[in-house]
Amino acid sequence: MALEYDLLNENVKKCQYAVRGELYLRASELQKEGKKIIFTNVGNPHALGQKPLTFPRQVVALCQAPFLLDDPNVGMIFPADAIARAKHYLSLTSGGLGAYSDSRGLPGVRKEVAEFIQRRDGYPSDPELIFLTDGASKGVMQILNCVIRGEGDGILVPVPQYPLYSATISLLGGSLVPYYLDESENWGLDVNNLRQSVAQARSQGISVRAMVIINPGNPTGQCLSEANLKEILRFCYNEKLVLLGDEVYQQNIYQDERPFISSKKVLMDMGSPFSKEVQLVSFHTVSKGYWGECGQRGGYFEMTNIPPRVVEEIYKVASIALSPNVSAQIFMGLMVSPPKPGDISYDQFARESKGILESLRRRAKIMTDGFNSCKNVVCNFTEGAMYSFPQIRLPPGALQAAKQAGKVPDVFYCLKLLEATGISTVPGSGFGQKEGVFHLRTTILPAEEEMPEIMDSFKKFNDEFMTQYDNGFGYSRM
Ligand code: DCS
Repeated sequence: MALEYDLLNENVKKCQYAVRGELYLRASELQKEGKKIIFTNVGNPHALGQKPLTFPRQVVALCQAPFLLDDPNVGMIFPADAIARAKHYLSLTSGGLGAYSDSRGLPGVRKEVAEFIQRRDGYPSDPELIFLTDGASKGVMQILNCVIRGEGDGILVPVPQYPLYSATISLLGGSLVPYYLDESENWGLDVNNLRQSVAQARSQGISVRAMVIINPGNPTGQCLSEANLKEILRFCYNEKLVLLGDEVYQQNIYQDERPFISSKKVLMDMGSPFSKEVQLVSFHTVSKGYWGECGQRGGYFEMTNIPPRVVEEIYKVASIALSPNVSAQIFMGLMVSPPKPGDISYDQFARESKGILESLRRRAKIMTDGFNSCKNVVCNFTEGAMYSFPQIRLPPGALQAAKQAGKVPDVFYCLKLLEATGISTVPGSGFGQKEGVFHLRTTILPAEEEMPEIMDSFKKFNDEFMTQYDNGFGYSRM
């Protein structure tokens, strides 16, 4: 039989995805046994109680049930702008939500995405170079699939990183080339580190072909400055790398010093030869921001300076999957063209989205402050995205106990935390971290009113854990 474990594709067995790994599985078991679990392992806002925005759900509800549009009472339940939008999106499809669309997505929605990018960056965007996808994940996989020819091809990936990258690179049989973010510099990116990483990979015969940036960062939460993005783009130009700009958290910014700035804008601002030559693919999603519509699976990527023959090949491969989800494409259209001032639904939409973002900003602070008040825990402020990534300085006694239990030290700590408090996190080792340094990742998504209790419960567990294992012989450190 071909589907025997021993006969499986080795790349499938090798690939690891910690966000749904050992901790998540144990948490699911405990939940089945009746324990209350706080799932902070996945950036899945609606699963933690975030309410959907009203307007987009009204529009998609009408698109899903177009017969409601013929009901004489439709105007009593749905506002006129939602009705008009539903008719608009249905007119862009060739048979409603039940019909496949073009494999790149509906042309009308791709045009709306291009207009959004143009408004955001102040530079033209071509709908022909925008593909809609089932979440950003599928887009990332499509592009990596085109880049990676075998293990001789290297992809520069930040460490710590979101494991979509490491897992996909393993699955496709490529080589991950790590570059380390600097925790003591607020998880900044030092271009000298990049040079070293590339030189080292080349000395091992690896041809480095692409570089991933996650901005704002997951799990690290930092926002890249314009100056830093320029250095990165110049580096990609010199090294002939395609830059994969993962910008799914572009709406999730919790400070004012470094607002989000897209790689595309910085590249265009740099002018020729960079703006004409550096290859860039940027990714976005409906899963994050104040939308948090993870279950809808909507995303897009925009290609810059990618030759037409390559775009054709990417199109061909996308067409094997026929069509991205059509309802998700409509969510994407709505995300990039939300109600405007003066529209009937504008006030409610603005109130709902502002409420979510302001609460996330407060929660980012409560979490970081909470972690920093704990014994042997230090945590950079979450400038953006949806996560907190505290460093846990484990005493030697804990390292020894973990070894005896046959666990990686941070997995040991996170399992104990889960058993004691029900808080389900992801150990830092799932994202990559420097040797001998330990972290965990939590989302900042639990309901704001539950946050103080969760942080109290974390602190109680942590401080007892540290006292229990602290035998006075020093700590793991940065
Ligand atoms: N890129 C980054 C940096 C992400 O964090 C995620 C999801 C994605 C892409 C893919 O999202 P979609 O496919 O839904 O568009 N983040 C995961 C995480 O770390 N927790 O939850 C999901």
